[in-house]
Amino acid sequence: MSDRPLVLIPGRIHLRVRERIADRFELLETTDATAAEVASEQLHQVRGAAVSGRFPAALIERLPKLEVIGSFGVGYDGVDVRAAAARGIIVTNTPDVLNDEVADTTIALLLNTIRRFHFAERYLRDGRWETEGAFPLSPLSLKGRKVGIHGLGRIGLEIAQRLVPFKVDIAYHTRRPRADVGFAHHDTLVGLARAVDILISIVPSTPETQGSINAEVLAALGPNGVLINVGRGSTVDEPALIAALQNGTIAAAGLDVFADEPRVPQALIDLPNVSLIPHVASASVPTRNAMADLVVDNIVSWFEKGRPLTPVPETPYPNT
Ligand code: A2R
Repeated sequence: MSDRPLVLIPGRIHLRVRERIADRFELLETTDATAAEVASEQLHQVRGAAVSGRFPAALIERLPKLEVIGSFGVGYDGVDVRAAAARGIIVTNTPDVLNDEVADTTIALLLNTIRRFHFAERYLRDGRWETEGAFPLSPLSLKGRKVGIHGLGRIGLEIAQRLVPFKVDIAYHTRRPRADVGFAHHDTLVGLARAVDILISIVPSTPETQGSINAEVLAALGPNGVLINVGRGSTVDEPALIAALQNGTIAAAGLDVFADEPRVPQALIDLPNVSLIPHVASASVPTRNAMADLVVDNIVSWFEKGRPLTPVPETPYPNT
């Protein structure tokens, strides 16, 4: 057996992660996070892992020598970090390298939602411009709007900074106000929703944020309101959102993330006042390559230098 550490990849991952892991380490691949097809003796040799998606406690339990889990993406809610932390296993994510891409996508999704360019393009492609005349005016506009950002972290701040030249008022809700920004802070999400007419959500999926954009928040956003979600689908009470969009409680929504991906409720797809994209906020080749490199660089740094590059807060390094 080689003295190179054995690294597990449970399920699908960006090809560059797979290639770079195979170059540096012994690679063990399984079809999914159950690793059901692999004998325990082999799992007992696993010292590292790279994952895009789920890494449950049941898998961690089967890996007694596991030291590090490199998770693809900035959100790592698929990894059971509590189980990892209890065993002293470091979990890393891929922060910062995707901030610009996600913020750019957010602005595009916001404008698309408000001005309905996806429907306008379909109108042109269907030949209707020539036969029926100009595309109908969009009832909504970004002009004179108040924008609230739910989550002003690494990505939220990039979104806010991109919005400044659009001449909109900007406010935000986080648990703790940031000392380094001049935007108005709101202590509660419903308070922020009441104060603005566009709400952009870019918070992680946690028990606290689960379903936090609920019927009350949507009602507070109001009939001219627009919801943009580029964080996690679990943050939104999806049935409440569908009802709010159907009955005019809010005006429109732009969604990159959904409660049960890749399944998107038909009721959402059928609505005329939504722009829906399939979780692609960071999905350009350059940005996904940078994310893939950071997954691998974390694992390499762990085994070569004894320290991770970007550990998540729940498994800090050094652990003091
Ligand atoms: O609450 P704070 O002060 O920790 O601010 C964080 C905020 N946040 C929340 N805001 C309100 N209620 C909560 N329960 C809550 N939990 C967290 O979300 C902070 O302003 C922001 C998270 O920022 P970062 O940790 O820098 O994350 P980043 O890189 O901006 O990505 C955000 C999320 C990822 O976790 C993925 O789920 C998604 O975007 O792609």
